[in-house]
Amino acid sequence: MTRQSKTVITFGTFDVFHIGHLRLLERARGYGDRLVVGVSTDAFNESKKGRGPVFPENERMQLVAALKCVDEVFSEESLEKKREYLLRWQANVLAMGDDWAGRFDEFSDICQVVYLERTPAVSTTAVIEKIRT
Ligand code: C2G
Repeated sequence: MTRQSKTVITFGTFDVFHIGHLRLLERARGYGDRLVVGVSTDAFNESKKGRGPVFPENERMQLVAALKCVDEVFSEESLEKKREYLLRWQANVLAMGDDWAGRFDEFSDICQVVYLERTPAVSTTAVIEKIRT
């Protein structure tokens, strides 16, 4: 009897990739045996954060796809499509940083929803500010 594979899915922009992103992805991967990552398109990031990303979506996807803990990447176009994405990838677990705590509980009818502690003191915005000064 082969053990059913367990797919974990997560989403993000992963702009100016930093240790907080990596730690989130590695911990998410630990909830199953396949990690699928929805990388926000430039347009979605604009609507989500009110600014375009520093790096374009193709580069952000390539960086995430290159990680040992990541098995698949795809373009995340909107929050409204999240249920569609969860079903398309047959996700067993949705893992997000806890800055999203509670925001995706509505999907607990089709997958386990877990919120992982954010890595303190690092964010893309802070990195940009550090470079600026
Ligand atoms: N993260 C973290 N620690 C940080 C910064 C980010 O754990 N210091 C996590 C976030 O909680 C998120 C993931 O890393 O789970 C990606 O962060 P962002 O690229 O900022 O993604 P976000 O804008 O939260 O997009 O559909 C949901 C959105 O696409 C999530």
